[in-house]
Amino acid sequence: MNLNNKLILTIDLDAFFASAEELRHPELKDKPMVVGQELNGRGIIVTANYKARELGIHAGMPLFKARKILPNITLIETDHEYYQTIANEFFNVILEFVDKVQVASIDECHIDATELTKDYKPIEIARMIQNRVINKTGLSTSIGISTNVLLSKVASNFDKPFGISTLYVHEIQDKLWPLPVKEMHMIGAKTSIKLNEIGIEYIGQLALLKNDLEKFNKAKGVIGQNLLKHIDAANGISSDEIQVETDRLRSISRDKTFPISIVDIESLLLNIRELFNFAVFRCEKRKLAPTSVSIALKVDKSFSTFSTSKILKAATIDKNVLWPIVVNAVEKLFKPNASIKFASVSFGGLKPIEKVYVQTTLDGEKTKSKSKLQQIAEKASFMSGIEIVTGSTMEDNIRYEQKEPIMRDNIKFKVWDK
Ligand code: DCP
Ligand code: CA
Repeated sequence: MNLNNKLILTIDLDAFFASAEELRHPELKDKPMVVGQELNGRGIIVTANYKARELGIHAGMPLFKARKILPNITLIETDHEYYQTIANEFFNVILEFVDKVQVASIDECHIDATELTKDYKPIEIARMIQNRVINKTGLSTSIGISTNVLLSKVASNFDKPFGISTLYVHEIQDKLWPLPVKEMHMIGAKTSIKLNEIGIEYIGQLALLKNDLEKFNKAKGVIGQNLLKHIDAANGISSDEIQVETDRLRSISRDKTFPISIVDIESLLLNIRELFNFAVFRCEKRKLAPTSVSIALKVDKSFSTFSTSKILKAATIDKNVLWPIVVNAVEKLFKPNASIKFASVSFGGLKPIEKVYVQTTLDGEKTKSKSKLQQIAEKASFMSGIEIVTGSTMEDNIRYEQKEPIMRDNIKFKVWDK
């Protein structure tokens, strides 16, 4: 690999919705199964597990056709909220390896892994990621390796499922050009058919179009102004910059170094509540709401930093949702007998506030007996002048769509020395 080149990986989950269903229904693992929605006997398959694919059943096929192949094929109804939660777990595993992830779709991302090439070969990096994802989430991935986003994406489809493939620039002629144009990123099915009609069937023909003015002009009639971009793409020219959504990039945080180390969780929570309030205040002022919450603590004696992040299923600025997440995180990080020197609260993945969902109910909150921690949290809340709203009072807060953000398990836990 040219040393000036970056190492870009595309990581794609295999048969995602079906694999996610197999996680919670392991008994389906060895059977042909499809995910989709059926209404009055009609429906389209959204994805099929690999057992079903072996029988020729695939995404986009009407259910009745799949049933002709296998009359009693298992159909699972789609559950997007669940898939998003599982996808977030996946992205968080990837974030253990790199700081930035370009989320390309619900089950696919691009990363710049150049930094890791100091210690590992590209194939070793991909294998490590693949193993980590499957061990941590139970999900199988396929990984494409290259020097830019487009080529790594194409490569990620070469050897599914659980494959790792390269598509470096010097491999383009052998591996990319023989593929049909419909395999080209951003060329849709309809455009491919039109290109086929004017005699452009393979990516290689698209790549060399500048040598044939007549065909070039015809292709321009089909694709329009973007033709040059597509020709570049067919020649493997694409960005090697990982694009993180700008609002995902931004974070708002507040931290504090304590003049006297804190040894009890009650005082710690009181201090963290202040940091939390300030961070929420700044979010509100900028009309932004977080999709992730991170807490970091530094311990006095060892100078170690403990941090944990949680990704929310939906952005929210509702303190009644965010504060319990913070409390939960602090509870996980805090160790008895530890003296805490520093704490920070950070909100990431900020979204414009008008797109935010506000939680409307906290079912069962009133009937549940309160844990000691919850009591402390409420005390902290009271002392900082913020009321914890529970039960029916929450109903008054319906502002947008009724949707309950999901709290994830601890997904990132880093320890490092100062
Ligand atoms: N999906 C969808 N509608 C589409 C395409 C996909 O709802 N038109 C969903 C179902 C897929 C998920 O998105 O499980 C990911 O899409 P992929 O194209 O990556 O397909 P799979 O992950 O299912 O299969 P593969 O193993 O080929 O990646
Ligand atoms: Ca996929």
